[in-house]
Amino acid sequence: MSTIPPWEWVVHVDLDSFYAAAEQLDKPTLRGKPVIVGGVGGRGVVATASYEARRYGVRSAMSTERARSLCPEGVFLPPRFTRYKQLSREVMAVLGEHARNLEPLSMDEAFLDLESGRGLPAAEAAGGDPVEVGRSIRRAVKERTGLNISVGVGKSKAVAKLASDQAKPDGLLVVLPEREEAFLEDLPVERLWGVGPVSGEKLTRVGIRTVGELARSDEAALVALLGAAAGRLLRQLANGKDPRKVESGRDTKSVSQETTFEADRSDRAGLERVLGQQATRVAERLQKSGLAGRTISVKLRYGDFRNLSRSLTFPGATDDPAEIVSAARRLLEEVDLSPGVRLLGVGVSGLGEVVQGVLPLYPVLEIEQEEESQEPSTHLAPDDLQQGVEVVHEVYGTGWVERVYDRWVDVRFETAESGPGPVKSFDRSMARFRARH
Ligand code: DCP
Ligand code: MG
Repeated sequence: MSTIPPWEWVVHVDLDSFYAAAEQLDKPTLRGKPVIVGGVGGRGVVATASYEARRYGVRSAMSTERARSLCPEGVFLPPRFTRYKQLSREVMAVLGEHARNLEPLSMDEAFLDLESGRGLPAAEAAGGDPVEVGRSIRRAVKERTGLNISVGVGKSKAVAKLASDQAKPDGLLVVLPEREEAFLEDLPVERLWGVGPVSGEKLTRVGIRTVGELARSDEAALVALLGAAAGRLLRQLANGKDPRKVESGRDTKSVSQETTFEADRSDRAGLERVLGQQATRVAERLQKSGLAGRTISVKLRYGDFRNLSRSLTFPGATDDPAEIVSAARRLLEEVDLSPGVRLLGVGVSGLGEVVQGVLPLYPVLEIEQEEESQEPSTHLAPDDLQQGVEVVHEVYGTGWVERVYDRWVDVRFETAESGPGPVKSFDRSMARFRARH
């Protein structure tokens, strides 16, 4: 039995090497192997690497070219956002059973306010004990998705986030208030949530390397170095004082604007103008409410009521009309308007307050696509058979493209449920495969 007081805790969870773990889940042959997910083309960037690949020094945001030279035996795969989104939804559902107040930061990461879990069966079964809740979340995520999630618990968001980072991979760490100072003391200052590479470097230049040193530094000097908002906030965080509450953003999830046309339209220039006006209005509304968002989406309904949405996630939150307009335009560029558009709209989600001077967490853009309507399954063209793509064969069932060379394609027939499976080679131009997702 633990003697830790229940309920008043902040929990931070983060899936381990998310995209790579999802690939290893669906492709059992890759389990235990170095897997790198990202842009596989000439100028591609690594989105993430499995822990096996990290041993070779491969990291997020590194060029794929460099990753290939560090880890030639690695398996390089393009991302499958639709699948990651589906897994993310399952994980968020588990989290929602442990707390009502849940703040997702990205597809694989969230804060939970344990207090808000009172009355929920899973949280009550754990008695609100942070160790038991952490175990319960980890067990349920593993059972329901097959993924490993690391959990950190503390009295504040900053400490909870540092704790989950420290617990990685596949761990749980609860930082008790009396152990907080010792826990923070020697951590490198870049690990603190909100310290990006630039602030990190500035701090190092003035001799502040650890969170402990930051905590004892002179506030006026820090403000001069990093600006008022960031300087004060970071010093507070280093002292274990985090004013930020877990905010589910339940009240406002997104700000959007849409228009239904009287007759279907396919005039690109005209639709672009409409989109520009909508995006500007959305930006104005964000600014009025003091909000900013990371994800810009364009939504479309064709004359035959097929829906389509495209979204793009920025490294940091924005409320800038020019940025929102240009992102929306970029998304529309890739959309076929010829069937005739009945409804067009722009939305901004992933909302939060703008924190000035604090650098974005992710240096890389994620582009996601979602086709909402069910399209009849058709055969994949030879060019669609790229490495990592999931395919279904009439006779052999579900598998994934392991290798493409000359006229040939090697498909490994296995799924998360089947365990490791055999590989078969096909002539690309003759093979008949359907897409899985
Ligand atoms: N991601 C990305 N580009 C980055 C960083 C991350 O596309 N520069 C994507 C891929 C990651 C996912 O976001 O799988 C989650 O990011 P994390 O920072 O949580 O990294 P991982 O989950 O991959 O690894 P871990 O959390 O174990 O360190
Ligand atoms: Mg993660």
